[in-house]
Amino acid sequence: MAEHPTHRGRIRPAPENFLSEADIAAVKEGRRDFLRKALITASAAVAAPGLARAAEGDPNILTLPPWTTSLGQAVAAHPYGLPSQYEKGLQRRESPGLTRMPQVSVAFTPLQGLFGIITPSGLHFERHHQGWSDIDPSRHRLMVHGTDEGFVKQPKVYTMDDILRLPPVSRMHFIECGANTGMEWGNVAVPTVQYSHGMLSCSEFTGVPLRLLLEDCGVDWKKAKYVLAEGADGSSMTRTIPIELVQSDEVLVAYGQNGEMLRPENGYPLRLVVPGVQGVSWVKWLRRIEVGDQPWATKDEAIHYIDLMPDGRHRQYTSTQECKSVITTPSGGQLLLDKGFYNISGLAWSGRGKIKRVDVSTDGGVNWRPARIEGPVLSKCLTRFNIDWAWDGKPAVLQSRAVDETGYVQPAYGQLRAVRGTKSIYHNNAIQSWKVVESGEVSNVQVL
Ligand SMILES: Nc1nc2c(c(=O)[nH]1)N[C@H]1C(S)=C(S)[C@@H](COP(=O)(O)O)O[C@H]1N2
Ligand SMILES: [Mo]
Repeated sequence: MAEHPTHRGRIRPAPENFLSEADIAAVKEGRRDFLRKALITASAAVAAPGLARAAEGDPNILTLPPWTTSLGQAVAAHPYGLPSQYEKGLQRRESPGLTRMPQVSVAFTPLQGLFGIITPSGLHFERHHQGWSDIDPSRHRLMVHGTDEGFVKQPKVYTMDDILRLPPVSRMHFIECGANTGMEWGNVAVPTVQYSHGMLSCSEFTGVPLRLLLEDCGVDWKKAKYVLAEGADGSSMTRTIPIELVQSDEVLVAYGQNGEMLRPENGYPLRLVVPGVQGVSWVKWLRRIEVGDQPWATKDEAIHYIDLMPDGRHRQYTSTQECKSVITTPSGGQLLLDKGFYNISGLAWSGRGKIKRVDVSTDGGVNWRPARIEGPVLSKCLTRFNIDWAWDGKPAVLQSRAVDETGYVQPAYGQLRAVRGTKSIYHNNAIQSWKVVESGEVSNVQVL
């Protein structure tokens, strides 16, 4: 795998404490008092507002930087705001060599650099089976109909204007591709959390419950057992959704993502949101909903997204994403600059509801401590956890283990493989381990 230098993320205690390469070299050469000095300088800057450390020369001399002594930029210099130029390393990335065509590929979310639970829309992972298009919303249509006449009284074709008139709801949910962490089934395959867990994002979605549209078409709830969702891209993406999920009001026909319209890569102008269910069912560029009474066994559910079990049989229609968690920092490819205090931070989620608890181990699963769960804790949504850690400079193995409100406990690799074998691609929710060695380097390892 080609190396991405920007993946060597440092541990970033706070945004104002970013270290230059020279600073890191100083620490590595053993000038270990560097961090302490930097902190003293930082607190001096806080004590005397407006003063900051000189960029060059004697670090103890404080001078006024140009941003204090000059006029800043005009408002609306960027009519649509952009991240700081110093944040360029934080990007969605494709795993080199994973697929032959960039249209039929994945770009992973840089989980190692994110805070809280919401994924900025520009960093939401992307998975396309046939590329993406920026669809003209005035030409987009959603058809709702039945397999035969009995299922809905009045089949309808909706324009975007029709859908935007209906009463909306907004809900925060994670979306995880069923293939997330799939490369790790057999052994360690990728260096960073971006590639091991980055087919995972979380947004506030706004849209209309699918139940409302079905009722508008006069659905017969007694006959309806399943719906089929179809996308408008060339992949003929079609998935069967059980009607109970629709009746529970959780399935949304969504147009909004984090307060604005969906991004084209994520299904603009319309996508299905199926909370707790694997990403493939969240059909993008949604153009058709069919109501029927049996699963359709489409290519995306009969031969793809199936699990090869140890007895040689295939499991189909696995849809719920089981409880899972991962430490996002410190994580693979990062470097601990010195002994001492670190905040271990990570994400936990469950397709079955809320996260109840997350335990963290720093010794490869021998001892566990409960992490602090940060609010809000929402159903089928990412949950942030944090825990204090004083690194003594010795080798360590960091792990997190989540428990959801059903009492389900995230399994170790040994436990998962005892049931599922090693031949799967999808639905790997095993405990992730990050090994820390004396030099401070963090890497991906597997602990059974
Ligand atoms: N129409 C359509 N919908 C689709 C796909 C697709 O290729 N075409 N990919 C699916 C898969 S496999 C996943 S994991 C999610 C990814 O959503 P995202 O690209 O918004 O992250 O969309 C799903 N919906
Ligand atoms: Mo997926």
